[in-house]
Amino acid sequence: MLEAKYYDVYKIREDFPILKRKVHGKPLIYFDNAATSQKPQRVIEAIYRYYKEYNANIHRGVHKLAEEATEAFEEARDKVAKFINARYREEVIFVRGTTEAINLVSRAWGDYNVKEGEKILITEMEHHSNIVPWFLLSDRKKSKVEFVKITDEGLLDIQDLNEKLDEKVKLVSLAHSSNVLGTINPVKEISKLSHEKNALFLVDGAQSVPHLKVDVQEIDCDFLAFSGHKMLGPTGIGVLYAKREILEKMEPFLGGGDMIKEVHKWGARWKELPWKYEAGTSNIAGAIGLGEAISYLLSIGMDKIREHEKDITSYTLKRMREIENVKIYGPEDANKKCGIVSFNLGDIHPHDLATLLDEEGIAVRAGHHCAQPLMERLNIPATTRASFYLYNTKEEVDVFIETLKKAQKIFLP
Ligand code: C6P
Repeated sequence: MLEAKYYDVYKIREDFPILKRKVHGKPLIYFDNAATSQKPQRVIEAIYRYYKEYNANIHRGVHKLAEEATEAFEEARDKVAKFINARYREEVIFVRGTTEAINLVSRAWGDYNVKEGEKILITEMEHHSNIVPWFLLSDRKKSKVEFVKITDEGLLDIQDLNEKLDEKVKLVSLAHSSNVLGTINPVKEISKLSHEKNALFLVDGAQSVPHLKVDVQEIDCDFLAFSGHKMLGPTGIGVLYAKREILEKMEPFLGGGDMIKEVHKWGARWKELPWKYEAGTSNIAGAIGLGEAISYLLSIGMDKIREHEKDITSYTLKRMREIENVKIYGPEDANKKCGIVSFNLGDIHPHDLATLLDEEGIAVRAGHHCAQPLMERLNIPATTRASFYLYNTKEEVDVFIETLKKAQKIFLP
């Protein structure tokens, strides 16, 4: 057994029922955490309990079940607010996920604040969810989208950012951590640079919030978007954080039930924050599950999770250097990245490699990872990606490395 330095990873694994599964007769090795994470028993039970014991709609009923459901839903909001260190609970808006959060900003803020010829500054390492909403905005407003370059090491080119950050930029929007390269971007520094030019700053936290301590007040970001399903919570729930003064000025995104104070034939008035942005029946079970996931993460400690993942990542990078013909994309220093290793092995197609890994019970992702402009920058169609979380072990990495060596013998004799 290889030493796990920061906590008893084998004990943690016991909390995740799926990790006992076999795939093609082999123990499951789940290295597709950047796509979605597995769920601990506690989260599964919290969702089950809601449906079994107090399923009801929220904010509407006066009956006991409705009261209990409303309380649990709003308690989840408090947990999220504390987790990201928001100043006010009203700054936490429940949405379906990162994608919806960014679309909300593009519509409810962008449509009213970005004019023809003005710019949204993103980067070459963005996920499509932080590209396409800005293209749609530019179709509506005749605004522009500009991409900050990345260096050959896969880091953000800060000099290029400085050059492109002119008075036409209304918003700088970027991934805290790239879902392909793993690169952790210096968000505190970029926040300052953006504000100096009177631009707002949006952080796509899909790949950082689950793995690092993210403090919105410390970063001083105007918006933060993230997804529950990548941080041990269920799918269909995510968060848009935004500074209260910005949310107060913005218009609603969707209209309907629960977001209104009153509706008449002459028009309507909106509820106060945060409900102004939560039209329709929310994903109540999802929010409760996310709240439980946060409690679980905090019971281990985000600092320890980060250290464990750094350890696994640097061990993987070290062992991958044993293999000839491996090309790794992104920084090869675990301090500069989250637990994501994207690579190609000779000219083996990533889908063939992922299929071979699957036969050994190893789940990875192969493809463009919803980051096609980055693939174009790297001049490749696709990569294979291994991504880690708090329950992964070095033994699993060893099996992964042996399988890569096997693939090399089969495909590159
Ligand atoms: N990336 C991956 O395998 P949603 O789908 O809304 O929960 O998250 C979108 C998203 C936004 N930004 C970043 C940086 C992301 O990594 C993702 C999701 C997954 O890389 C699924 S494509």
